[in-house]
This record gives sequence, structure tokens and C-alpha cells, in this order.
Amino acid sequence: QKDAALAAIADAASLEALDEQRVAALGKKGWVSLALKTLGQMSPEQRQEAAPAIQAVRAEIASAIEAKKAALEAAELESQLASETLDLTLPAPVRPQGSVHPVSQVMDELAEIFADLGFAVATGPEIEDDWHNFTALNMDESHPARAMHDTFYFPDAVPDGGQPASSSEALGQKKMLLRTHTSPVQIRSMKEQGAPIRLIAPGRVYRSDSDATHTPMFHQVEGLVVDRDIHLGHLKWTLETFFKAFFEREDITLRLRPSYFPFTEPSVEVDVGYSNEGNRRVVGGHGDAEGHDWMELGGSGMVNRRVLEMAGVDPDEYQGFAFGLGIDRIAMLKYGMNDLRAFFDGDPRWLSHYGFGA
Ligand code: FA5
Repeated sequence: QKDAALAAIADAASLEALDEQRVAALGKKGWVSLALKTLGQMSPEQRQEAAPAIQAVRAEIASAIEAKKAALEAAELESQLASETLDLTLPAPVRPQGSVHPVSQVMDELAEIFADLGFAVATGPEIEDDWHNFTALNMDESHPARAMHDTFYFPDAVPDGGQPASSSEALGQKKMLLRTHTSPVQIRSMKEQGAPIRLIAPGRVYRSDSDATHTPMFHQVEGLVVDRDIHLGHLKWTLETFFKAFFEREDITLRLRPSYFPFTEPSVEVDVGYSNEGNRRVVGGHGDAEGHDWMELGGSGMVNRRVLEMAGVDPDEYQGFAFGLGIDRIAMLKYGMNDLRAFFDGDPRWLSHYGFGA
């Protein structure tokens, strides 16, 4: 029986077949195990004689199985290695790559240009309170200009996790909203740093507004310069210098159109001349010239003395100018895009069409 078993083990073609042989010999009901059980019924003398022989057979079978098992495993590995070859010369599959969004690109570029002009970058919270967004900017609760901002308010939010304000006026001042412009950063920065000050504040702002040139979330860059003897000429020079650097052309024409903002006096709106080439808007030239038009990019003006006062700056000693430009509109002009809403659809085909995707 032993020789037959050893032959069957040697012949086993697979690990499964080998295991069957193991069970047949060494398993609970295997013939070696049964032989070992007979030892119990023998007399001590018989047992002394038979036991070593059976144990020897058991050891021989077990080591034969072990050896065969190692050989089968090695063979299996061999064939696996042979069949699973990698062709390292095949071209790699092309996967879409991420890229910088045009709005982020524009924010980086403008921060760089303003840094060269000596402007620091400031930030403020997107969840803002009523006081910083409106009141401190000379728009008290009854001011009609508030209605123009289509504000997203938080319903009865109590800021800072604190107690609800006792008077309704105090609650009004602390009512929370999504900031409708970057101008509250003017207030926060002046309160923190005082004057003189020279900064830009780029960031997201929100208004309930949507068409081809308006989206509910958009981006502005605020500019603020407060110092002694600042006048409107500084504002014009700064904006012109910035736009020439940004659009990389000398024939940029700005139109400063008289306007009204509660927080600046006088106030001017900033338009830039562009022409339509095909369905692409190209910045440059005079907006009133043949085939040209004006695009409104933002508002600006001399900081209202009431705003300086509310932010703790002495308006008899300091003057300043401020501007707020729509970054998305600037990006549209730079990259010749027509519809602002496409900026936020997140379609990679659109991004790559303008050279931003992969
Ligand atoms: C303001 O928001 C003022 N805070 C700007 C300002 C700052 C004036 C400092 C004076 C001093 P206005 O609401 O006009 O102004 O918005 C400024 C610019 O943001 C617009 O000219 C436009 O370019 C852009 N803008 C406004 N609404 C949207 C919108 N829904 N989608 C995209 N861009 C917008």
C-alpha cells in the first residue's frame, strides 16, 4: 500500500490531486491513521515492535507530499510568469489631465501685476455680516442701494454662536449673508491696519442673478489705496497701468463714466473698449469707434469720508480711492469667451477648447 501511495503522490498532476492523496493516507480515515489506531488494541510487546514501522511509513508519506507540493507550486508560478508578460513598449493610455481654471489663472495674474505696483493681497470672509457688507459702506438699513445687490441672506442666523442680540437693531447689524461684493474687505483691512494702506482683495461674491453676463456666484477684485494727497488721477493711472499689463497691449482705452456708489464720492464706472471679431470680443481701441463697444468691468471712486470714519481712519488726514472689478468679465475679455455661465458648468471640453484642458 505504501508503494502504491508513493507512486500516486509522484503522479499527482495538480495541488488538488495531491491533496486527495494526502487525505487518503494521512486524513482522519486514511489508511496510515487507521493503522496507527490498531496500536491501541495490541499488547505492549506487539506495539513496541509495530509502532516505529508505522510511524516511519507516516513520515515517509508526509515528506513525499511536502516535496511534491513544493514542486507543483514552483511549476505553477513558472507558468503564471510565462503567461502574464507585460509589454512595456505599448503606448500608455491617454487620460484627461486637470488644469487651472481660467478664473484662477486670471486671479494669479492680476495679483502678480498688482504686487509689482506695491499692493498687498487681503482676504475676508464669504459669509459676512450686514454691518461690514452694507452699513459700514454707508448703506444703512433703509438705503435703496441695498436692493440692487439681490442679497442671499441666512435666515435668522446668530453669528459667533452667541446669544441672540437683544435689540432688533443690533440683530439687524449682525444679520449674516453671503457677501455681495469684495468691498467689506476694505472695512476689515482699514480697521485692522489703519492708514496708509495699499491692497487688493480678490475673491468670490454672491448675488441672486443669472444671464449671459451675470452668474449667482462670481469673482471680484477689490482695490484700496489710502494715503495723504490721493486723488482720482492716481485711480485712473493705476487702472490703466493694470489693464495694459494684463491684456498685454498699449492701445487699451478706459472710459470712466460718472456713477453712484454710496461708499465712494465721486464715483465712476470703469468701461473698456473692445471690438467684435467674429463672435469673439477683443479688447482694445476706443469703444465709440466703428465696430467697437464698451464693456463695464467694475465700479470705483474716491472713498467716501463717512466710510473712512466708520473704519477708524481720519478723513481730514487721509484720502483714498477704491475699485471693484468683475474678474469673470475680465477673463471673458482676455480669452474671448461669450457666455459667463459656461465658466461654472465644469465641462472639460469647454475648458480644453480655450486651451485650458488637456
Ligand atoms: C460693486 O460691487 C462695488 N462694490 C464696486 C466698487 C468697489 C465701487 C469699490 C466703488 C468702489 P457693482 O455691483 O457694479 O459694484 O459690481 C462690480 C462689477 O462686478 C460689475 O461691473 C461687473 O463686472 C461685476 N458683476 C456684477 N454682478 C455680476 C454678476 N452677477 N456676474 C458677474 N459679474 C458681475
